[in-house]
Amino acid sequence: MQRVFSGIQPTGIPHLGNYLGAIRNWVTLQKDHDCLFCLVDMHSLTMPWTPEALREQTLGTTACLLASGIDPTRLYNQSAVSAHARLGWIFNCVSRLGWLNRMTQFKDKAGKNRENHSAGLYVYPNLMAADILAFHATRVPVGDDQRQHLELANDIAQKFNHDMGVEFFPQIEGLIPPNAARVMSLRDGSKKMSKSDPSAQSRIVLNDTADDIALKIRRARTDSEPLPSEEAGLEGRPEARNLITIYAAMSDKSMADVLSEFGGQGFGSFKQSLADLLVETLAPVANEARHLLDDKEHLLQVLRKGAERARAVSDPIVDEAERLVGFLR
Ligand code: AQP
Repeated sequence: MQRVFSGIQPTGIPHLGNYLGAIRNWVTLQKDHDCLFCLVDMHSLTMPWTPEALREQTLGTTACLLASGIDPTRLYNQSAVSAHARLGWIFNCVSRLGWLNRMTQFKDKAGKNRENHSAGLYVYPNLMAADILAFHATRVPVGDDQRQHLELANDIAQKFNHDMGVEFFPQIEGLIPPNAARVMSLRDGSKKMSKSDPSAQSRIVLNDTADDIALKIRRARTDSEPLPSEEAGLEGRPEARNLITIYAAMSDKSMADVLSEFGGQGFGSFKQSLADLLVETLAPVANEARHLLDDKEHLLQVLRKGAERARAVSDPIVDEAERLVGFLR
């Protein structure tokens, strides 16, 4: 059975992009794969944080993932499993500065003020490679934004194997969904939907109420043209494309089918149908997540048990990686 690893940063409440780009696929994959799903709290320190918010968001994200249907036995938080940090350090010493300099996510997140960002943000992709390879996972379901980091992880695995003269780390394959691999902001169709966007109106989150969802969709930015009947008509209309993409992904229909249904209409009735569709799927998730958050001790227990299982898989692999690089025990 193929081993699957994927993670999510507890930097806020998961949003529709996380749901369609990652979580929904995790729920499907866990049926016939050996899956590990991780709240990557160590990655969350790469941008400014407060301890109180991190604790709260880690539990909040756990509740959302469980409410979305993730199997509790497969879920844990990264910092509770030392294999991540141990292998992350080795990979810091395998990865090359030239490789990291090419990472577009660092450039996007650091922006113009890069001198002021943490070293952690820069080496984030090395830790992500360690997250996956500490389990010898070969399949990684992620959104499109992580494609470059997966390529880097394969470069690191290959260099480690070459330098140590072994075939130890496997090559990994990204499982990037064909639909909605990149959900865009509701306020700006050229920016991806993100937990760290200062505007709460830019994203639908997994604890929004039905009213919140309807309001955010009603307020979503659009243009003044009616919807086209064919995909070519979405050219140069990123906001319209984004809403159609979301509708298609949520309804498991093709873009062409959605456009043939709504083409020629204004945004008003389409937005109503989209809001209904989102509420139908996401409002029950939000209700269940709220319910789960009433028992924080239970959520902590889930993470502790998941970490135990994750340690049992990753410790022998990282022990062997350490032996290969020459560490004595
Ligand atoms: N907009 C998106 N569309 C599709 N997939 C997305 N993912 C994130 N945003 C979108 C996928 O969700 C998984 C978890 O992402 P993450 O939380 O670890 O980190 P991120 O990609 O940095 O997400 P955010 O929301 O932008 O977080 P912040 O603002 O904290 O940096 C990944 O598989 C990702 O591809």
